[in-house]
Amino acid sequence: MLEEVAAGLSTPQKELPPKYFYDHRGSELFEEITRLPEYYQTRTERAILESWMPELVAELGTRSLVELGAGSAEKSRIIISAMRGAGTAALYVPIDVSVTFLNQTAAGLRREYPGLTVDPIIADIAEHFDIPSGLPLPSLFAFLGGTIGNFYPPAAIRLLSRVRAAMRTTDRFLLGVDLRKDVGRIERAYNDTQGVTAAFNRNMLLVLNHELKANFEPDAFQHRAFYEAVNHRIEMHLVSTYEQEVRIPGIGLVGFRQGESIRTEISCKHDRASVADLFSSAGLHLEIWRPDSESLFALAVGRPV
Ligand code: SAH
Ligand code: AVI
Repeated sequence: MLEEVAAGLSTPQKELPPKYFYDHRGSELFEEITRLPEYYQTRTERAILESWMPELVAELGTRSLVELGAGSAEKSRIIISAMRGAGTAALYVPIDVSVTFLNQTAAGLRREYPGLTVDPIIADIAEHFDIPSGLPLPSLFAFLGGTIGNFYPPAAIRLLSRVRAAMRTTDRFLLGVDLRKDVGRIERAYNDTQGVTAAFNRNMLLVLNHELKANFEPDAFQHRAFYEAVNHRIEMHLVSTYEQEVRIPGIGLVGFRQGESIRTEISCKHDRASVADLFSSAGLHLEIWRPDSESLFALAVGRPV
């Protein structure tokens, strides 16, 4: 973490990876975001899953579900219930960096679905991570919530390629993506009136204070989120409200000019063609494209080429 933070804070545009949002408090704040009126993503994806998963899972005969960035597994329950409805539910493997949340989730699911094996994996999916071998066939690899958008395209392709390498002919990849649309609608989702997204953004500084004994003053940084149209993405920044120095043991003093920012997240928005390209770069073929009726969000199914 120290190395990553040192490297991220020494580039002209300071940048930290969004995985540092998700300590226990950050995961709670994200859950709060999913319930905000402005944040249409989660409820839209949930509606697509509810109407479609029983049919898809029955058709595929899915016996194991491997989920990247599972978080609270709220929406995973829809897929698991569909697997149970089809009589094929054998194994659920949630993968996440957020330790406390992952273990809580696993314990809850074991209670809810007796007979289902739940084998959580704590891993950074941006790095090399092991996908268990011998998964009951066929597997569905799911990456929901639009989290793929939080990775720069080369990293997204690396991640998908790694999963693709473990996929067998009958396995499928289920990807949730937030779609390109009216910019105002997207920007409002990242600038909610209750300030929950701002608190989520600033929480990263509290994580650095806690983990690295840094002395960031979160109130000295302002939340900023805007759409960057060239790359079709939201960028979230923390902007220093005045000139200041922050001490990070092991790194030293990090200076901020007034108005200088740390980019804390990108959230890339997609369309059918961009997902087909992403899949194709990772050795997957876009088999099914399922947007909601307003084309806010879409689920895509990929099969190994
Ligand atoms: N899938 C859930 C949660 C999305 S929030 C949903 O759709 O609502 C993003 C999740 O991805 C968080 O739980 C976070 O801890 C996890 N995450 C983010 N970056 C990660 C990384 N590099 N490796 C593993 N998990 C990561
Ligand atoms: C997890 N991820 C898909 C969210 C997003 O919309 O990019 C994280 C988030 N950032 C701000 N609000 C929500």
